[in-house]
Amino acid sequence: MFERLPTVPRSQELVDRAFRRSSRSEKGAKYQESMVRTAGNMLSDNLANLIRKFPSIERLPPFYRELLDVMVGMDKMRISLARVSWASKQVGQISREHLRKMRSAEDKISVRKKAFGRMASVLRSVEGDLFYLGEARDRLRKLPTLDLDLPTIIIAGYPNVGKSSFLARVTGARPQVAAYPFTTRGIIVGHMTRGNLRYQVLDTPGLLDRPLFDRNEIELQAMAALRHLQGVVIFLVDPSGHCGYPLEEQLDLLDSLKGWIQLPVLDVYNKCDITEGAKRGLSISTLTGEGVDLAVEGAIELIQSSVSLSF
Ligand SMILES: Nc1nc2c(ncn2[C@@H]2O[C@H](COP(=O)(O)OP(=O)(O)OP(=O)(O)O)[C@@H](O)[C@H]2O)c(=O)[nH]1
Ligand SMILES: [Mg+2]
Repeated sequence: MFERLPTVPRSQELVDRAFRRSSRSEKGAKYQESMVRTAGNMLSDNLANLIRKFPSIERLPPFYRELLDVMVGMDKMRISLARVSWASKQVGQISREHLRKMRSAEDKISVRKKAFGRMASVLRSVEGDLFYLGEARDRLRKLPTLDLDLPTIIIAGYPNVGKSSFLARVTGARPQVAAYPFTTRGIIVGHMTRGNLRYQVLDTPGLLDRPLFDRNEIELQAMAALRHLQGVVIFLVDPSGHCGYPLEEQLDLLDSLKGWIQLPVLDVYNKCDITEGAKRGLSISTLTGEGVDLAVEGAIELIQSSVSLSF
């Protein structure tokens, strides 16, 4: 989705390039005019092209719009794009204004210098915006590209319960697995085929049971997937205590999720290899593989029944 975002040059880089190019204009009576025209065109085109390559925020699918907001701030992006667009027009205007003045001026060199000074100052005034757009581009490019039409299984749950281990078991994806919470810091996508059908499986960052406004950026990415994507949710619970969070808190989160998301939810209890006492519900171990296929089949059945319900 954001793969084709362009690299964003710095203000100074743009100015240096444009002024250098302008000095290569054909020498002659109109040399100063060509310099202004070349530099003006180059700067305003570069800025306009840059904005054109950023996706229109309004036209993004809601899932990506929310991710963009969480990762880089939607308003900030709108403002920076608007300011760069202003700079592009402003440079064009400075160029036209000084070309007009130059026609009657004796000292054309000083008019050209004034034009260059003003162009450089416009570019300086959007230095922060170009810097922000560059950083935003680097962050957004790392987001996965999802197929919003493929049947999707979203793995959600508390941190450290084995979500990434589940993804690694059922798909070819190799997410980082570690014995501490918040190992997964963004959405990771894997694929699997069952029967003739291809499914998309998403590993999401861990969620804690807390109010929305307390949630960190990592959790908010998982919320965006749960809020906007179609499919089913496997809510993974770790009843063994190994993950570091009490079972009650995990079940509270499960309850509240069921209250507000539209998607069918399958609760699955992981780490059955180390869970003492009676097992609960659908028990699996992503470590030994026990029960994992059953969980996948359960999720697929839920997808199929929710699809037939919607017809
Ligand atoms: N004994 C046992 N350990 C497991 C099982 N599944 C996962 N683990 C361990 O639990 C820890 C967390 O696993 P992850 O797959 O990284 O958990 P996660 O839910 O993706 O964690 P976050 O990305 O931090 O939210 C790792 O040390 C895994 O080896 C299991 O079935 N049995
Ligand atoms: Mg993980």
